[in-house]
Amino acid sequence: MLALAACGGEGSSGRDTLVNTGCGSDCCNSTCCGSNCSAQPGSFLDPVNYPVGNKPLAVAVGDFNHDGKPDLAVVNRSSGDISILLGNGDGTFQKATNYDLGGAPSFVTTGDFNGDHRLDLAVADGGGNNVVSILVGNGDGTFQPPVSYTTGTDADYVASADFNGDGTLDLLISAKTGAIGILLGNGDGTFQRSILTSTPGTTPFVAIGDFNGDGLMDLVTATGARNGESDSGNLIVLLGNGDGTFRE
Ligand SMILES: [Ca+2]
Ligand SMILES: [Ca+2]
Ligand SMILES: [Ca+2]
Repeated sequence: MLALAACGGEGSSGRDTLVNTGCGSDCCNSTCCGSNCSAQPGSFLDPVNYPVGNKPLAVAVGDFNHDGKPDLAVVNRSSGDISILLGNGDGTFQKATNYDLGGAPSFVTTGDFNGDHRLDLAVADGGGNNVVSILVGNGDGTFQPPVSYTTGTDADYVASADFNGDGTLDLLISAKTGAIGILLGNGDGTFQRSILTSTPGTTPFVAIGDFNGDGLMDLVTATGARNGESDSGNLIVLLGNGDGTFRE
């Protein structure tokens, strides 16, 4: 089970469903509890479940069919596919359409990688396959078959930004080992060879921003506590050099 908000997390039932934001019958928050959870200011209605693939791990939101209503893209690690759920604009979603990816997808992000003003998808494979896959969007909610790029490291996480300032989106992939790879975009939906940076980070999650005001995208990651270590840790800021490389 994948939950999008406060009550839930990966559930114990093993069900493969996408859960809408909400306060379920088995949890409470500051304003509601169980069946009393309805129409409370600041709270959510009961969850609505949507079947997707097996072991959904991550969700991206975007308007994939250009109808002005947000849609969902969900990567499913065990079934090795991606589920697209088109939004109805009222908080409900249509039945998922699944696209086979293979491997063990672990994270997904969306952006227009080929400049046709239609959202595309980038999927990281955290299963040791060392690839990121691009699915070019057709603008009607469907996608072209995935094209994979070698990342040079495990790819647990993927994000996109323009790291070299050429106006086209590039990809950042990162691993639990702290390894980071930048794949510069060519602007036509294809990407160049991965540029690797090693960090002391112990989480694949990386935030992107221009932290020193030079107009170039920088990174921040973190050292969480490893097993057996104390709970201390550090943030690691990596300043961008504007060519896909970074410096501490
Ligand atoms: Ca839509
Ligand atoms: Ca596109
Ligand atoms: Ca770029």
